[in-house]
Amino acid sequence: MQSVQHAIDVRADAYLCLGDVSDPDNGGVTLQAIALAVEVAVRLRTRGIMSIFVAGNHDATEDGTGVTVLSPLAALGDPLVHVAERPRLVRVAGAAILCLPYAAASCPYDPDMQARVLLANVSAATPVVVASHLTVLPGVSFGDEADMPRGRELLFPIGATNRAVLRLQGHWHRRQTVDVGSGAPVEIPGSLARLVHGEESNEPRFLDVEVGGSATNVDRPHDEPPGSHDGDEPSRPAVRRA
Ligand SMILES: [Mn+2]
Repeated sequence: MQSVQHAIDVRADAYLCLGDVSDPDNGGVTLQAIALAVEVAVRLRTRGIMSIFVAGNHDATEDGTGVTVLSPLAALGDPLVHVAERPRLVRVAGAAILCLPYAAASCPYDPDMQARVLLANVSAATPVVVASHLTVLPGVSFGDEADMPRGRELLFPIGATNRAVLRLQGHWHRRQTVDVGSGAPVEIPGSLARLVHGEESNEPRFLDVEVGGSATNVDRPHDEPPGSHDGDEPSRPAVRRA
């Protein structure tokens, strides 16, 4: 909730959750995670802040339904609460957020093609932010997410998202900036919590980013004090437009 309070304090335009809220098959723990996600979305929307949740590989079911742990949020039908279980574009404060979620085997998509299709109708003057939870990115440094594999390999579309002023990617637990050779580097906020003992050196954080025109500042990572977390929480950059 520290990230939520920060988004409220700085009057963010949008709050992004980059996925992996919970595995769907953990009984009460899954339901607790869903309740927390609903609480986050409702708290933000009462302050007029849009929330965008991108499904991760841990959120997806593989029973052929296409349902994810985030589906209850989508059912709110709230114009300030957006859930990406399929690739989609969300517009906020003059920017376009290209959401590229993980997709279950029963409802696959081509990230490269969908990125190109969705961005084809975005004017050149509109800043594009990518919010992704794909599972393959050349050059990334692995953390303990490697100990909890789930799902398929889906390649982050570098070429198709080159026009983006900011590329955000969930999934990996360690905060890092990955230079991908062209365009904006891929910013990985890392996880909000230490999820296993092996992550004791991992500093949980979220990002506060300002997006303005062609200039993007990724600034002020906010470390959360150790021991203040409980449960499996996702990476959530708060996005502000300058
Ligand atoms: Mn993941």
